[in-house]
Amino acid sequence: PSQAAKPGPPEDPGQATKLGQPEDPGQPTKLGQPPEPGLPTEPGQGAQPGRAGAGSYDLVLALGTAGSLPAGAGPAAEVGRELGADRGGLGPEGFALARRDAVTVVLADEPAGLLHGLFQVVRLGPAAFGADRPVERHRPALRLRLVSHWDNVDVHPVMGQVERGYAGGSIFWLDGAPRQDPERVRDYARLLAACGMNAMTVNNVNVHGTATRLLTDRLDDVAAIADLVRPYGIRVHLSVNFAAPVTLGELPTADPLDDDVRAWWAEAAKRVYGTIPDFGGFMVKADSEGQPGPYRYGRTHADGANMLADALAPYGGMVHWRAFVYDHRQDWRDRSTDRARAAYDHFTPLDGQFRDNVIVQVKHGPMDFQTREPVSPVLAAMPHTRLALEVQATQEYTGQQRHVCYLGPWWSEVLRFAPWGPGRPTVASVAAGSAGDDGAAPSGGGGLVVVSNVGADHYWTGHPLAQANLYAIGRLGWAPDLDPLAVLDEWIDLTFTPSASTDPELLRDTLHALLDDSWRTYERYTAPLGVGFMVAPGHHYGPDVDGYEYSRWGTYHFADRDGVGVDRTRAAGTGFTGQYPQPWADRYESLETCPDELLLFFHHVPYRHVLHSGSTVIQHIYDTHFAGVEQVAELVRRWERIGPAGLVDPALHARVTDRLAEQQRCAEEWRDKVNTYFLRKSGVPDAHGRRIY
Ligand code: GCW
Repeated sequence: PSQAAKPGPPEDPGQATKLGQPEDPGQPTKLGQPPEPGLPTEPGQGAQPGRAGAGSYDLVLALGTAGSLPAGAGPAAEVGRELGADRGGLGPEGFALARRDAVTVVLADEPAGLLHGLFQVVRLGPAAFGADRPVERHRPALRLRLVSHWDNVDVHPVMGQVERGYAGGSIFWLDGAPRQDPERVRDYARLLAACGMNAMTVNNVNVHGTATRLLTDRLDDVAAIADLVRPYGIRVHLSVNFAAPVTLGELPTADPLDDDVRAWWAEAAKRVYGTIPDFGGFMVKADSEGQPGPYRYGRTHADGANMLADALAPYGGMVHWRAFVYDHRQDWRDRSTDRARAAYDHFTPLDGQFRDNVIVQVKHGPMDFQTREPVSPVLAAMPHTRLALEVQATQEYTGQQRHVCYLGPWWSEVLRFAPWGPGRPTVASVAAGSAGDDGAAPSGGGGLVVVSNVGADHYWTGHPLAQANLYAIGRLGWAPDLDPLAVLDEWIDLTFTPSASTDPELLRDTLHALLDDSWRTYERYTAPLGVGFMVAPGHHYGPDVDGYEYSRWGTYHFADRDGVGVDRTRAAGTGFTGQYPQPWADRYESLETCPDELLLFFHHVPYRHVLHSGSTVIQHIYDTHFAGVEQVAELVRRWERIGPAGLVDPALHARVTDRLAEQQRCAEEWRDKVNTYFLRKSGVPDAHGRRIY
């Protein structure tokens, strides 16, 4: 369905009578375009006075019980009756949707449910107003779906305004102060709600300078953001510095068991809730990459997290405590230290010790948001802890929003991964808290955390097509079983508005050609077979095969003249495979069963080792690097072809064209550097005699 043909609100508010709706959230912001002037964004704007009665409206959005609907509400009342006792089962964000007697009905128990119901109607487009539909109940699989902004308040000398941000500055902060662009923040909240999110942090997990004071004298800045996003069902959380009592010069220690420290945090929480009554909670990066934490005082992560949890508990606040803890001062010669092991080694002994309002936030892979990693074993190893899955929409390691890289398929794989084997609970059920005996305690789970890819850029995400990632992760958090390519279709329909005279199917086919396989394409021309990194140090863009090979960060590939890869087996390596439950512990351990795409993550093998695919490791490296570049060239051609057809806005077309040119240049650089490196190391020529630089 094309956006242009959509009936009903908000395009034609005159036809719609809204019953019992507390506020009109307006149209979800179109991702592909800057916010349009004139669309209703303020509560009440665009709504018509009630005119209940058959034939006078075709959409009803109603809050409350069936009994409270006006007698003339006809179909809505009927749908309400049918839901009957089940209505309580919709939850705070759920809704029911049906179409009866040519009226589309959305019912919810809470305003947020109605909002999500409206967005579902918009997503359905004409289909929401066609044939009758039986009653469908919708509610999010994961309760908490939080967007984490790595936005600095002050401009950081190395990281800039947004750490790992590739979409311009922060939409919240500018050089130490609020950016003062409330319209943008409001549009953003609406955008997030339309994607399915319900929470966000407004500052970087590395908390420095002014950001520390968001908790104290700069709290009003946070409250102003909370006011703007609240109507869209988005709660604000804050990243805090564990050493804040010391950093702010108020106490000599930040020891979590010290009474003054506990009182300081209790007071801080009280102040926050006095100002922002629906505040979500704190996010903490502690004892990680130089950030302060409880280890400094000989305390555990549970001591640290619980101290903050106790401060927040009276108000229902949560602590997101990140599990990204590892030794960042390693020596490549020391084969006993393995960064992949670290989160498990630090956190699993603490399972069961965290308060109920602590969520341990686990990166999806054991290393660091690489293009390919196995699922983190921590997600299957803390059955008595609420665990959140953390993914990275900002494309730090996946092309930095200069390369097309649709991550929906990757996240879908992670969410559907079954750590205990087929037919058993998945990562999604761990994050949902429904994994039962096999996984997270059934206490609601910890949900999903997404590192944001959004900034002050005109297109929100720098690369206009990177918007698809934000949309996809929101939808997957709501419904992890969705097909990521179907989600892409939703995004295309909501984003692009081809005019009647153009060919919407050509646009759709082109966007699918660019996006569907783009993650695997990126993988082909970058680090091979799950070994990761090989990026330029510091900014992490572009190839540098040995850039991190002798550094302290623990990110090695161990290539030498004989072979490549990290031996993480129990038999001869770091023993990391033993952190998995069966069947994966054995499957990853054995060369016979380890999946090709993760081979070099788990094993060090000779260059002539034969993969399941039949190719040797070295030939696979050559072949995929040549193929990846050819695929990018094809993307460039596909995109060029739709330019003259006027299917997308010329400025957007030009922006994507520029980015694709850079992707092609960079892919060629990757191909040449990786192929040359391995040709030199291995001495094995390309079987096809292609030119290797
Ligand atoms: O991948 C690394 C990034 C850091 C980031 C860190 C983290 C916010 O390079 O920039 O710091 O992860 O997740 O804490």
